[in-house]
Amino acid sequence: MQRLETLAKRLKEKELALPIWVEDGKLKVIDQTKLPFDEIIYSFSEVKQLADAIRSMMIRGSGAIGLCGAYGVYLAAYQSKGDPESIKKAGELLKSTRPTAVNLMKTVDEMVASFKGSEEDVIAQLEEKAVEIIERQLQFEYQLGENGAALIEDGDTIMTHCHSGALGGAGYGGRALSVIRTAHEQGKKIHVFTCETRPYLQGSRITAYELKKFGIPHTLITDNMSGFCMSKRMIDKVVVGSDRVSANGDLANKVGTYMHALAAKAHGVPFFTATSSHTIDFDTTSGKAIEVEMRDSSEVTQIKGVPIAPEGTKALYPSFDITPNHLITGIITEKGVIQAPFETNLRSVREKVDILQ
Ligand code: RUB
Repeated sequence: MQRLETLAKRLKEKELALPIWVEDGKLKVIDQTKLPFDEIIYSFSEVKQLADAIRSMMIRGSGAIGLCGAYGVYLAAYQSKGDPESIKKAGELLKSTRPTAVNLMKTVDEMVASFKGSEEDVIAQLEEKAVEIIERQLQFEYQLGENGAALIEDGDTIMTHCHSGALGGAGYGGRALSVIRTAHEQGKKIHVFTCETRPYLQGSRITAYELKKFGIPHTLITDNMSGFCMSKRMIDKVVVGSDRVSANGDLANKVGTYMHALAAKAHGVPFFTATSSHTIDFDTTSGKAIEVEMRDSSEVTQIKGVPIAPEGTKALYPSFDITPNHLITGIITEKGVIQAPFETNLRSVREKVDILQ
């Protein structure tokens, strides 16, 4: 585990906020369900614990759960002393946790496909691969941040939804907050409207927490206020993350994103998704084919275990929604900002970049 531990030390020295890391020979995860009030860190020694943490949203955000794929497959190799069957089984378990964010599936597949040779070598090979994936994702964040920040003007108010930030990614700013953080670090005077994001409140709990840490001025709104704010010209741009982008540019993101995109279109507010090439799923032709995770209705009828509806009330919780490509102004990636026609332009970017294959 030495290489992963050294990597974590180096990244923490840069004051990055890591959602998952190795320390003292153990896998560590910060419990995002308890933020911003408690910063509780758990140590895991088994892949099953990590899978449970993904399911329970202790660790979440498409980038962060992508990293769980890398750490989890490595952990399986370490625990099983490099047994290929155990590694593959662990990969399947991790992939079964949440269906929508494609990074998790891709990262697990990349890890599992990368090892060959004797069982002893397998552990070292997978540790090296995990380090490569973590560093690559971090580089994506810096680069897509630069590319997206070029779209942000001094004085802009930017609205974001859910939490597409450091703890949902590799530690700099994930996707949307990489764009926002870079613009802020460039000295642009920006303001962020963060949507609360019912029912898990990632926007009020985690995005506001990170914006405060980064020193970026922000205002919390509830999800249903975005139309009002846009109608009053209080928002200049929308930048959200992405759990999956299909080959035609349709976007799967936290439920509520579609509603914001419709309001943005109606009010002429540019709507961007910040993502990485790793999140573009060329095997999915359109958003209609993306599986949207349905979560337990109790997550809507209760907040932290406290009922907010009469007993027995039926509730629905699609965790994501699909924003069709015609509502999207641009897809910000580490390779540049991709605009319509998305199908053609995404394909031409793919031809030039290995990671998109
Ligand atoms: C993931 C999530 C949102 C982000 C995606 O959902 O946080 O969809 O906007 O952003 P969950 P990113 O909280 O259910 O895991 O692209 O940075 O992952």
